[in-house]
Amino acid sequence: MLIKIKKTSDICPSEITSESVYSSRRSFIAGATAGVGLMAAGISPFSSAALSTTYPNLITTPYGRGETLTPYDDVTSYNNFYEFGTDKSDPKKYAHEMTVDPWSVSVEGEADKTGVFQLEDLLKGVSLEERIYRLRCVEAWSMVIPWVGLPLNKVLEKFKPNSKAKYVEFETLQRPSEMRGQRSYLTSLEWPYVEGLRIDEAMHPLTILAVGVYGKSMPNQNGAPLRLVVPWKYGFKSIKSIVKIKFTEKRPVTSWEKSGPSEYGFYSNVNPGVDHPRWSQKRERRLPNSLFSPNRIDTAMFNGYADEVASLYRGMDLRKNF
Ligand SMILES: Nc1nc2c(c(=O)[nH]1)N[C@H]1C(S)=C(S)[C@@H](COP(=O)(O)O)O[C@H]1N2
Ligand SMILES: [Mo]
Repeated sequence: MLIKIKKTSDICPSEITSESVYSSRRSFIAGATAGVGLMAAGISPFSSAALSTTYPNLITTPYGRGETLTPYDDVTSYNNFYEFGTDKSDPKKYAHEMTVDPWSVSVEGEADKTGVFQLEDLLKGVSLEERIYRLRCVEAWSMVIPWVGLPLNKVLEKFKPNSKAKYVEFETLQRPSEMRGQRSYLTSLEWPYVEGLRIDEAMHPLTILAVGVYGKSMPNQNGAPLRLVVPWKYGFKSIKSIVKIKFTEKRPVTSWEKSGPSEYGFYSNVNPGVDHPRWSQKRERRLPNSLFSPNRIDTAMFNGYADEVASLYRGMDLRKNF
């Protein structure tokens, strides 16, 4: 993605989290949970004590059958997670510094049921599935990843969104003491990282909340313990390490949109017909690849999920709504 180097004088005050905001966030997270309910397997797959937990009884789905999976080592060592640095190798090096247990999510806005929920409670009663999806980054590389997750709609429905809920906004953890990228002045992203979907996109059966990869708990660098995966959109929509879900009437302004409105739109549907202002989106580099085996393939409309999602955008000018 673009790395804009800022002069110190360019840093806006909103990029520097005040001590009070930071410490209230910490006590909110720390105070939110007490009794940890054990899952059916007798352990909590979301706890850091079970980092290599293998999820039992995953529901298999037909998605991605026949695709060659990107190896685990590539999935977990070539990452974008700017909270830990802008280099692809930074998240694996530094994301272990993030505490992911306990974890709670604040559900807010236009819904009948809102509040702060412990992760286990948020996911209670929903079966976990394996979903093999292509992930296409806006930077023109892609992977095939076997996620462990659950349809986002099954979680959102629990909160009974009302008729004003036109969008869903998501926020990533903001904890500079554990996220060194939030202490650095090298990116133009404001913290916390914010993303959003239209409510029908959020409710679409392809949209999942993921809690793992390769049948195991989510590595921190991939967005532990809970992240979004929206396979027909550029990767930056798939926000990691979520602490807030908010139903809104107004369209959220997302982090990348704020940072570069002419380059990163709200929709960000994968579209080989609409180039990024600075590079082509017609093709992509499928990982793993090398100099001698560049593995360049054509990019498909909606990342190959057009049959499922094209109807969401009927009548819209996708060049304007990029
Ligand atoms: N909070 C947060 N979420 C994020 C990002 C980020 O920097 N911060 N990067 C995004 C981008 S650009 C991509 S391509 C995917 C990468 O997910 P992966 O590292 O699990 O492959 O995460 C997305 N989610
Ligand atoms: Mo990305």
